[in-house]
Amino acid sequence: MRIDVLTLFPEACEPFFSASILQRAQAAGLVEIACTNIRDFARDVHRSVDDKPFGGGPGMVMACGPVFEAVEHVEAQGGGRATRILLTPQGKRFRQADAEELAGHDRLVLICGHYEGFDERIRQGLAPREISIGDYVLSGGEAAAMVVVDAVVRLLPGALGHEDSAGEDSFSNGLLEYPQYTRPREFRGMSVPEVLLSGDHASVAEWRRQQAIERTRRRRPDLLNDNVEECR
Ligand code: 6GU
Repeated sequence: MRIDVLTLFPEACEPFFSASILQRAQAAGLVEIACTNIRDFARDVHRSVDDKPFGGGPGMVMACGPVFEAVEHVEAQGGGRATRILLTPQGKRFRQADAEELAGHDRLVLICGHYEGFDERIRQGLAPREISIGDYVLSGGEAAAMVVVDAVVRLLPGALGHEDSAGEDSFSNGLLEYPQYTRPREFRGMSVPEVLLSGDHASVAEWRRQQAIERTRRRRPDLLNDNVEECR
Protein backbone atom coordinates (compact mmCIF):
# COMPACT_ATOMS: atom_id res chain seq x y z
CA MET A 1 0.00 0.00 0.00
CA ARG A 2 1.11 3.56 -0.63
CA ILE A 3 -0.33 6.54 1.28
CA ASP A 4 0.34 10.15 0.28
CA VAL A 5 -0.60 12.87 2.75
CA LEU A 6 -0.98 16.29 1.13
CA THR A 7 -0.65 19.00 3.74
CA LEU A 8 0.54 22.51 4.46
CA PHE A 9 2.32 21.13 7.55
CA PRO A 10 4.32 18.03 6.63
CA GLU A 11 6.56 18.73 9.63
CA ALA A 12 3.55 18.12 11.89
CA CYS A 13 2.80 14.72 10.35
CA GLU A 14 6.20 13.19 9.60
CA PRO A 15 7.31 12.48 13.19
CA PHE A 16 4.06 10.64 13.84
CA PHE A 17 4.55 8.42 10.80
CA SER A 18 8.15 7.73 11.89
CA ALA A 19 7.24 6.14 15.22
CA SER A 20 5.97 2.88 16.62
CA ILE A 21 3.77 0.59 14.53
CA LEU A 22 3.67 2.93 11.55
CA GLN A 23 7.46 2.99 11.44
CA ARG A 24 7.63 -0.79 11.70
CA ALA A 25 5.04 -1.28 8.96
CA GLN A 26 7.07 0.90 6.62
CA ALA A 27 10.34 -0.83 7.50
CA ALA A 28 8.66 -4.17 6.79
CA GLY A 29 7.57 -2.91 3.36
CA LEU A 30 3.84 -3.16 4.12
CA VAL A 31 3.22 0.51 3.39
CA GLU A 32 4.99 3.55 2.06
CA ILE A 33 3.86 6.84 3.60
CA ALA A 34 4.90 10.14 2.04
CA CYS A 35 4.02 13.70 3.04
CA THR A 36 3.89 16.35 0.33
CA ASN A 37 3.66 20.08 1.00
CA ILE A 38 0.74 21.59 -0.93
CA ARG A 39 2.58 24.91 -0.82
CA ASP A 40 5.24 23.48 -3.15
CA PHE A 41 2.57 23.70 -5.88
CA ALA A 42 1.72 27.37 -5.36
CA ARG A 43 2.51 29.44 -8.44
CA ASP A 44 2.70 33.05 -7.23
CA VAL A 45 5.64 34.83 -5.61
CA HIS A 46 3.97 34.68 -2.18
CA ARG A 47 3.46 30.92 -2.55
CA SER A 48 -0.14 31.39 -1.52
CA VAL A 49 -2.51 28.45 -1.22
CA ASP A 50 -5.63 30.30 -0.05
CA ASP A 51 -7.65 33.35 -1.04
CA LYS A 52 -10.64 35.48 0.01
CA PRO A 53 -14.07 33.90 -0.58
CA PHE A 54 -16.08 35.15 -3.57
CA GLY A 55 -19.22 36.80 -2.23
CA GLY A 56 -17.38 38.03 0.84
CA GLY A 57 -17.35 36.75 4.36
CA PRO A 58 -14.75 35.96 6.98
CA GLY A 59 -11.75 33.72 6.62
CA MET A 60 -9.85 32.32 3.70
CA VAL A 61 -10.61 29.48 1.30
CA MET A 62 -8.12 26.87 0.12
CA ALA A 63 -7.65 27.42 -3.62
CA CYS A 64 -7.94 24.79 -6.36
CA GLY A 65 -4.63 25.14 -8.19
CA PRO A 66 -2.10 23.89 -5.62
CA VAL A 67 -4.39 21.09 -4.41
CA PHE A 68 -5.13 19.77 -7.92
CA GLU A 69 -1.46 19.93 -8.87
CA ALA A 70 -0.32 18.20 -5.69
CA VAL A 71 -2.80 15.35 -6.27
CA GLU A 72 -1.78 15.02 -9.93
CA HIS A 73 1.90 15.10 -8.95
CA VAL A 74 1.72 12.24 -6.45
CA GLU A 75 -0.59 10.16 -8.66
CA ALA A 76 1.87 10.57 -11.57
CA GLN A 77 4.53 8.89 -9.43
CA GLY A 78 3.00 5.51 -10.21
CA GLY A 79 -0.02 3.44 -9.41
CA GLY A 80 -2.40 5.74 -11.30
CA ARG A 81 -5.49 7.22 -9.77
CA ALA A 82 -5.62 6.77 -6.03
CA THR A 83 -8.53 6.61 -3.65
CA ARG A 84 -8.74 10.30 -2.80
CA ILE A 85 -9.81 11.39 0.65
CA LEU A 86 -10.58 14.90 1.81
CA LEU A 87 -10.31 15.40 5.57
CA THR A 88 -13.11 17.74 6.56
CA PRO A 89 -15.63 18.12 9.41
CA GLN A 90 -18.29 17.90 6.66
CA GLY A 91 -17.27 14.33 5.81
CA LYS A 92 -18.71 10.96 6.75
CA ARG A 93 -17.79 10.08 10.29
CA PHE A 94 -14.86 7.67 10.34
CA ARG A 95 -15.48 4.31 12.00
CA GLN A 96 -13.65 1.00 12.35
CA ALA A 97 -15.58 -0.41 9.38
CA ASP A 98 -14.22 2.44 7.22
CA ALA A 99 -10.66 1.68 8.34
CA GLU A 100 -11.20 -1.97 7.41
CA GLU A 101 -12.50 -1.01 3.98
CA LEU A 102 -9.64 1.44 3.28
CA ALA A 103 -7.08 -1.17 4.32
CA GLY A 104 -8.05 -3.05 1.16
CA HIS A 105 -6.98 -0.21 -1.17
CA ASP A 106 -3.55 -0.07 -2.85
CA ARG A 107 -3.18 3.66 -2.93
CA LEU A 108 -4.63 6.42 -0.77
CA VAL A 109 -4.19 10.17 -1.14
CA LEU A 110 -5.25 12.14 1.93
CA ILE A 111 -5.83 15.86 1.47
CA CYS A 112 -5.64 18.00 4.62
CA GLY A 113 -7.49 21.30 4.62
CA HIS A 114 -6.83 24.47 6.53
CA TYR A 115 -8.53 27.86 6.61
CA GLU A 116 -12.32 28.13 6.40
CA GLY A 117 -12.71 25.36 3.85
CA PHE A 118 -11.97 24.14 0.36
CA ASP A 119 -12.99 25.76 -2.92
CA GLU A 120 -16.01 23.63 -3.84
CA ARG A 121 -14.40 22.74 -7.19
CA ILE A 122 -11.89 20.61 -5.30
CA ARG A 123 -14.86 18.36 -4.49
CA GLN A 124 -16.29 18.69 -7.98
CA GLY A 125 -13.06 18.09 -9.88
CA LEU A 126 -11.22 15.56 -7.70
CA ALA A 127 -14.32 13.65 -6.53
CA PRO A 128 -12.74 12.64 -3.22
CA ARG A 129 -14.40 10.72 -0.46
CA GLU A 130 -14.87 13.01 2.53
CA ILE A 131 -14.01 11.88 6.02
CA SER A 132 -14.54 13.51 9.44
CA ILE A 133 -13.12 11.91 12.57
CA GLY A 134 -15.83 13.21 14.89
CA ASP A 135 -18.22 15.97 15.80
CA TYR A 136 -15.81 18.72 16.77
CA VAL A 137 -13.74 21.20 14.79
CA LEU A 138 -10.00 20.91 14.31
CA SER A 139 -7.95 23.77 12.92
CA GLY A 140 -6.70 21.53 10.14
CA GLY A 141 -7.01 18.06 8.69
CA GLU A 142 -3.53 16.88 9.80
CA ALA A 143 -4.56 15.35 13.12
CA ALA A 144 -7.44 13.61 11.32
CA ALA A 145 -5.09 12.27 8.61
CA MET A 146 -2.84 10.83 11.31
CA VAL A 147 -5.85 9.14 12.90
CA VAL A 148 -6.97 7.62 9.60
CA VAL A 149 -3.48 6.44 8.61
CA ASP A 150 -2.90 4.84 12.01
CA ALA A 151 -6.28 3.09 12.03
CA VAL A 152 -5.75 1.74 8.49
CA VAL A 153 -2.08 0.69 8.64
CA ARG A 154 -2.39 -1.29 11.86
CA LEU A 155 -4.93 -3.50 10.03
CA LEU A 156 -2.48 -4.49 7.27
CA PRO A 157 -1.49 -8.13 7.70
CA GLY A 158 1.84 -8.23 9.56
CA ALA A 159 1.63 -4.69 10.98
CA LEU A 160 1.04 -5.81 14.56
CA GLY A 161 3.45 -8.07 16.41
CA HIS A 162 0.79 -10.57 17.34
CA GLU A 163 -1.39 -11.45 14.36
CA ASP A 164 -4.57 -11.84 16.43
CA SER A 165 -4.14 -8.46 18.12
CA ALA A 166 -6.35 -6.44 15.76
CA GLY A 167 -9.19 -8.96 16.08
CA GLU A 168 -9.27 -8.50 19.87
CA ASP A 169 -9.52 -4.71 19.74
CA SER A 170 -12.46 -2.69 20.86
CA PHE A 171 -14.87 -2.19 17.93
CA SER A 172 -13.50 -4.95 15.72
CA ASN A 173 -16.28 -7.17 17.07
CA GLY A 174 -18.61 -4.23 17.73
CA LEU A 175 -17.87 -4.31 21.47
CA LEU A 176 -15.52 -2.45 23.78
CA GLU A 177 -12.56 -4.43 25.02
CA TYR A 178 -12.77 -6.51 28.22
CA PRO A 179 -10.64 -5.57 31.28
CA GLN A 180 -7.01 -6.69 31.09
CA TYR A 181 -4.49 -7.44 33.87
CA THR A 182 -0.82 -8.25 34.07
CA ARG A 183 1.60 -8.97 36.92
CA PRO A 184 1.65 -8.53 39.85
CA ARG A 185 -1.38 -10.51 41.07
CA GLU A 186 -1.82 -8.04 43.94
CA PHE A 187 -1.19 -4.31 43.62
CA ARG A 188 -1.94 -1.90 46.48
CA GLY A 189 -4.74 -4.12 47.73
CA MET A 190 -6.27 -4.63 44.28
CA SER A 191 -6.33 -8.19 43.00
CA VAL A 192 -6.75 -9.85 39.64
CA PRO A 193 -10.10 -11.64 39.08
CA GLU A 194 -9.69 -15.31 40.06
CA VAL A 195 -11.03 -16.66 36.76
CA LEU A 196 -8.03 -15.20 34.90
CA LEU A 197 -5.66 -17.19 37.11
CA SER A 198 -7.67 -20.43 36.81
CA GLY A 199 -6.08 -21.74 33.61
CA ASP A 200 -9.59 -22.62 32.39
CA HIS A 201 -9.59 -21.13 28.88
CA ALA A 202 -13.30 -21.59 28.26
CA SER A 203 -14.19 -19.82 31.52
CA VAL A 204 -11.76 -17.02 30.73
CA ALA A 205 -13.29 -16.55 27.26
CA GLU A 206 -16.82 -16.51 28.67
CA TRP A 207 -15.88 -14.03 31.44
CA ARG A 208 -14.25 -11.72 28.88
CA ARG A 209 -17.26 -11.88 26.57
CA GLN A 210 -19.61 -11.01 29.43
CA GLN A 211 -17.35 -8.16 30.58
CA ALA A 212 -17.13 -6.77 27.04
CA ILE A 213 -20.91 -6.84 26.65
CA GLU A 214 -21.52 -5.29 30.07
CA ARG A 215 -18.91 -2.56 29.55
CA THR A 216 -20.35 -1.74 26.13
CA ARG A 217 -23.91 -1.66 27.54
CA ARG A 218 -22.88 0.81 30.26
CA ARG A 219 -20.53 3.04 28.30
CA ARG A 220 -21.63 2.82 24.68
CA PRO A 221 -25.17 1.47 24.36
CA ASP A 222 -25.23 3.06 20.90
CA LEU A 223 -22.76 0.39 19.74
CA LEU A 224 -25.12 -2.41 20.78
CA ASN A 225 -27.94 -0.71 18.91
CA ASP A 226 -25.66 -0.39 15.85
CA ASN A 227 -25.06 -4.13 15.97
CA VAL A 228 -28.76 -4.82 16.09
CA GLU A 229 -29.25 -2.56 13.06
CA GLU A 230 -26.39 -4.20 11.15
CA CYS A 231 -27.94 -7.62 11.78
CA ARG A 232 -31.31 -6.58 10.33
CL1 6GU B 1 -11.22 15.63 9.09
N1 6GU B 1 -10.95 18.17 9.78
C1 6GU B 1 -11.18 19.21 10.59
N2 6GU B 1 -10.66 20.40 10.29
N3 6GU B 1 -11.92 19.13 11.69
C2 6GU B 1 -12.42 17.93 11.98
C3 6GU B 1 -12.22 16.80 11.20
C4 6GU B 1 -11.46 16.96 10.07
N4 6GU B 1 -12.86 15.76 11.75
C5 6GU B 1 -13.43 16.24 12.84
N5 6GU B 1 -13.17 17.54 12.99
